[in-house]
Amino acid sequence: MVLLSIIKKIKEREQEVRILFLGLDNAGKTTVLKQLKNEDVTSISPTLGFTIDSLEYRDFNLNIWDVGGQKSLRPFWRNYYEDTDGLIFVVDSCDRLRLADCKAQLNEIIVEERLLGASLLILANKQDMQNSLKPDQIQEFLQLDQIKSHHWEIFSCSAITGENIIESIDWLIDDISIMADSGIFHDEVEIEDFDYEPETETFSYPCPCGDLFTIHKDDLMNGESVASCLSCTLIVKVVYEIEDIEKIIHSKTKINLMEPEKIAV
Ligand SMILES: Nc1nc2c(ncn2[C@@H]2O[C@H](COP(=O)(O)OP(=O)(O)OP(=O)(O)O)[C@@H](O)[C@H]2O)c(=O)[nH]1
Ligand SMILES: [Mg+2]
Repeated sequence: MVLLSIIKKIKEREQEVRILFLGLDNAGKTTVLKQLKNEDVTSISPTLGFTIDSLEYRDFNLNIWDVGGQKSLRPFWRNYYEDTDGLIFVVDSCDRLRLADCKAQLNEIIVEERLLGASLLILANKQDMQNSLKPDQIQEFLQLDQIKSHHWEIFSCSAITGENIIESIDWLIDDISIMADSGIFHDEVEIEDFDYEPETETFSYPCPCGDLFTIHKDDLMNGESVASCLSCTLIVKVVYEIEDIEKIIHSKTKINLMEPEKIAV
């Protein structure tokens, strides 16, 4: 926690914000970036690797990483996750055939531990095209409502006309600021410190808001390590080893079963 607060202070002083663009090839990532920089958007080539841009925006210095989305490049996305404050996931709203691909990529990204504190902006791009899916359709298809690990928002936009680009980036910057100011970035809690409820197979830990952080046993078994509060937006990282889960469940269940006996004595 000490380290986190030092990092927070340094960041506040410098107002440095690191933003990462991800999404399938042809989604419009580079075009969004060009539009943001007020540059020509008519002659853009696929990104064959990555580019880094620095942009003064409001009171912030945005370091923007634009990474190519072609299939062969996606395994390298993970090289850019470190220290990301804001993740912009761009979707081609006309590309119905690859929406499932989009969903799979997004689902892989949001469980990445190094991205857990990042605000997530989803752009339903290419809204200037008549056949584009609307943001609520994309939201439903991508099952965005199930994302509990990140603050997220979806915006419709067109990188060609510029519609909603500034508004969406403003949301992202505001959300990043709120996260930094409130310090709601997750704490780390050992699994042993959680309670276990055998009936629901759920681990729980008290949240400062008065409710509980919870995580289901199956999620832990699948490698998920974020326990979300049932009432507020706080999250904690659960520190554990998968191979210890059954042992811990066993010991906690045993303790629960022993409690009445103790009282009887
Ligand atoms: N009609 C329309 N076309 C767009 C829009 N945004 C991007 N495009 C077009 O989509 C194509 C791909 O845009 P890019 O910005 O290169 O896409 P990218 O996501 O950076 O692609 P990679 O670098 O390969 O990952 C280009 O031909 C753009 O002109 C938009 O909002 N509307
Ligand atoms: Mg590009």
